[in-house]
Amino acid sequence: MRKMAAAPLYCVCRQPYDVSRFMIECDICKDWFHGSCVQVEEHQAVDIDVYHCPNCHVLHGPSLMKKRKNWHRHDYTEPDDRTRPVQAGTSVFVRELQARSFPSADEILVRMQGHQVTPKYLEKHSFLSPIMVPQLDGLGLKLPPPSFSIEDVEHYVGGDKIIDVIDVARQADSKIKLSEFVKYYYNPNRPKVLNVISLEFSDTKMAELVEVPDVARKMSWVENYWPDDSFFPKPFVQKYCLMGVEGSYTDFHIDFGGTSVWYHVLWGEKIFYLIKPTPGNLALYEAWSSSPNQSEMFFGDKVDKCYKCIVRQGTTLLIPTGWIHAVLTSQDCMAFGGNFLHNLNIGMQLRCYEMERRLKTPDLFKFPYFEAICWYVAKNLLETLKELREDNFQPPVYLMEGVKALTCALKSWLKREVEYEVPDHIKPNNLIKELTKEIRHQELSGGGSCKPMKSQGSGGVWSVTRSTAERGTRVHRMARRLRDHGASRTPSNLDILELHTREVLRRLEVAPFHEDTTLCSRVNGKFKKTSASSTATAGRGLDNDLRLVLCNGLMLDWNGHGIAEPCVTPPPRHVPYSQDELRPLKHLNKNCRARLSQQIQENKNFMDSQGNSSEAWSDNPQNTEISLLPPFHPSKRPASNPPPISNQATKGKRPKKGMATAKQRLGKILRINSHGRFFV
Ligand SMILES: O=C(O)CCC(=O)C(=O)O
Ligand SMILES: [Fe+2]
Ligand SMILES: [Zn+2]
Ligand SMILES: [Zn+2]
Repeated sequence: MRKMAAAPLYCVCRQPYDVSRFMIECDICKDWFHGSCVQVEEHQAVDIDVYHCPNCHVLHGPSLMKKRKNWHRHDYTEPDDRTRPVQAGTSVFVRELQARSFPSADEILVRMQGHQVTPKYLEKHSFLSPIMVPQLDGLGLKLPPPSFSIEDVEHYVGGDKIIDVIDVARQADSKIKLSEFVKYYYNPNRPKVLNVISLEFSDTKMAELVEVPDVARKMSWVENYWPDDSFFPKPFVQKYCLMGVEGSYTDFHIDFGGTSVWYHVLWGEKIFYLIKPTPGNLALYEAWSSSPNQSEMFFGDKVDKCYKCIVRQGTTLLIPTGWIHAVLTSQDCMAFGGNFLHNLNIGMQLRCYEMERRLKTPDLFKFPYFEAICWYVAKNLLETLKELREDNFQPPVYLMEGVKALTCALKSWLKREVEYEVPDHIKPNNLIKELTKEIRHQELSGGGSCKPMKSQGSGGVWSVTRSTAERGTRVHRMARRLRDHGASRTPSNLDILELHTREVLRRLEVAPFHEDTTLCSRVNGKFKKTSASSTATAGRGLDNDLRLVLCNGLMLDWNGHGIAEPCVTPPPRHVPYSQDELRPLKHLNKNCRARLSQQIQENKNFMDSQGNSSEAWSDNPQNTEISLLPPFHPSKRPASNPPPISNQATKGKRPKKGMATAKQRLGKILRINSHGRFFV
């Protein structure tokens, strides 16, 4: 047996490299140090120009800090020559945003009292506009009192919990101990603007203090359809605690998987900028999201109407599927929120999910096991449709439209050459066949021979239970309660919208778009996985990643101009690529080359902005194609620390909130690549 070489040791603690821990390199001795061992937080490292470790400090004095040269760029060391545009999140941006006027959300908001917001109401009236509930009563939302403080959060969640925090002026994400955030919060001279929006606390003591609004719980796919006996834990997206200081800004995004979301402001204030998910707006959003200079363009300016919605203390806001929104924290604020998928806008949810896939959104920002839950839902809805048919009841239009969209999506996922998530006990082709049969039956009967189905309220379609036996009784009980309700068969606009979206996108998109295989893969044993790429080799990652950059960055440009010629036609996915196969890059048209080098530059900037020198990895001009490789040093690690060990039990289950910027998507590429090189 070959003897393993001893792993190199680092830091004052002389430990081997641990990918989950943030490290910083000493510019004198060149050793690497854990941030936690030398009291440097990840978000602080970017402010250090020349780092001196505790040992070198003695002889060489303290570290040298970067000098601020501007207030409007993510990189505050760029010279302030006033030629470069203002970037989102900077203090100049926030000041300008506050001074602008917008159409009032009163034009689109539905104001309701808590007890009125029920599944039944939404089923009847649809859930297409944001709902504002000024008072807590009747929502079933339980919260700590408004005196609940940031310190109290620390008490219930634990100061050692590692949380994601956004450095707003850089729109960059890093990890920090909750206790450090609390210290920062109470510092009268906060050195920067930090925003916490991804603290999901279902597994902490704080969970007991919060009950989500009835309507969200009753409609939630996860609550209703995620099987109790699933090998995997339920996705945790129900309970987020948001803690942001005044001046925090989260740029335009759609919540992951097209989830609907509720927010309650416990104290302080947030301002939401809301944009309707019309097909045109969604197409514009997709183009903007894939633009490399997205942060320099205020998306609100690209659309017809961007509504301003002030959410004051004690107010709850419910945002439906697909609404594009940005959020300004206008006063120090604690808010609670939660996300849920549901039956009312299935088509739109799927459209948002497909958009995330096209945008190569990292898994960390996506709804966990979105496709798996769609299979679970499909199986349940099939039973519902069957039983309604047997009882001679006509399903509501929204449900039939949803089932059609779902069936279409499931079919397309099966056809795809990439991995897919089908829970073990589901026979996908069978399920699709049966769903198609039910849809056809509905279309043929035109609903004519059936009784229209009554809106079902809280015992309704979304709460069909998990076991078939139980489901039977539940549906029958429900059917007996049904009364004529006039669920008409007016044709839905979903297909028309879908066509329109495709058309708009087609007009924008010229370069062929190819899904990447490996990035979509999820490591789990429970789901069936079919993947042409399941035998991926370490070297192979490079090729895929490169291809992805091309697809991601080059798909569209913001001005609506696609790239004039197809850039690279990737070889078939199942063939591992060799270096030679990358040669087509040499024949890229000028636009493509320029764009590629722009992407590479973005990549480098990103590495640099994360405190990782990019020099080591792409200076050789002959290596343009392979310059996406990270350097061979442990600390030249990707964008942000992978989840800490303490989070491993739930890894992948708690999407980070907010949007993945183009840079974060590139960060993901680097992460995958680095795993390919180092850890596979
Ligand atoms: O409060 C914020 O900054 C962002 C809120 C939001 O939209 C989200 O968490 O998805
Ligand atoms: Fe959001
Ligand atoms: Zn250490
Ligand atoms: Zn040193």
